[in-house]
Amino acid sequence: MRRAVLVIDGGGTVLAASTDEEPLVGKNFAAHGLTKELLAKDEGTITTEGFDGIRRILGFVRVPWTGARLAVGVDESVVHGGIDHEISVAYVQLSVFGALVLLAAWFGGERLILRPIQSLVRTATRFGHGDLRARAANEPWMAEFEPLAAAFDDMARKLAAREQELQIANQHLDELASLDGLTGLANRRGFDRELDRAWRSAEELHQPLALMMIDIDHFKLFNDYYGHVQGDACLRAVGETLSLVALDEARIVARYGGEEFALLLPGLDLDHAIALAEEARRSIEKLLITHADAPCGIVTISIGVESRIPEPSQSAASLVEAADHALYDAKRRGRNTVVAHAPVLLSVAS
Ligand code: GH3
Ligand code: MG
Ligand code: MG
Repeated sequence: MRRAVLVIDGGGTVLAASTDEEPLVGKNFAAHGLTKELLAKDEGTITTEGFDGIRRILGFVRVPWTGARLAVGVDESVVHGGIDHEISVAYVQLSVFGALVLLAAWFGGERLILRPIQSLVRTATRFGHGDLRARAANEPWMAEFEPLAAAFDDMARKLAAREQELQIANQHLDELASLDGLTGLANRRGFDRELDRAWRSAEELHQPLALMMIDIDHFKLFNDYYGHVQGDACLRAVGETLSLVALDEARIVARYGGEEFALLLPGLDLDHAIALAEEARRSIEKLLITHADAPCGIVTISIGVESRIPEPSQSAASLVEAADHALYDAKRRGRNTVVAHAPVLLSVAS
């Protein structure tokens, strides 16, 4: 590095100079820009062209008690060259360091953050798709994620318990919605569901499915005469008796509507169904519930019966229609009667 030392007096004459610039000693540079800048202040740093034409960075001070200035300069190009080199090296080092940091963040991020998050998302997705046993604890976790996985599992456990409670409550509600409040028998909704089930099963097994449609005779008159409360009690008594006649759990007794009941009999052919219907009719008769306005003085029922092995071309509704039609015929023929395959009359009360 080229250094220069220079002493000038207050008039701009060079009093002393470093070896390189010795020929300048004694010469006056009063008009030179360097001289003007040096004399303008008592001390400072300037970057300017020297008396020899080389640009330097100079530090200078006033020599105490004189107007002279002592200046020390370093070649600007040498200084800048050195700095540029150092900066380049620093940049390269910084780049390498930065790349290493990025690489570490990439690998570390993948292992420490991405994988646990993906694993958590996988578990949450399984849970969301209905796998209520999906738990984060079954996956390997980094220590930092363990509290998160534990919190997830805690939430999953609570949700699963809640889901189970809801299922039970729904089931209960569904059962309630399928029951008739007055008689405790299946209501129309419950009957329709059971009918569908029984129809499909009979079709698969190629077995008969029988149905009785039952209606209380002159029930409006009963209500009018005895009142609604007595009417309800009569409906309950008829329902209970029909349940006793049905006996088997596979046989569904339902309150089809109003004072109409239905008895679904899987596996019963028409003859057996008619025999059971006759038993039901007699059982109600035997209850001897007084009905002052009825021709025979007691509560009686009319029954329409149908039994068939389901064909693919038929629907369950056709079974109801046929039994209903037979019931209508039983009413037409005088009530307290069982009719099957309308309009053939099978039995009339004596
Ligand atoms: P039919 O012999 O032709 O069947 O005559 P019916 O009087 O029994 O038939 P109708 O359909 O005219 O009357 C049915 C009556 O059933 C009318 C209604 O007052 C009564 N009823 C329907 N649901 C209930 C109920 O939940 N409680 C009571 N007490 N009566 C009911
Ligand atoms: Mg009736
Ligand atoms: Mg009716």
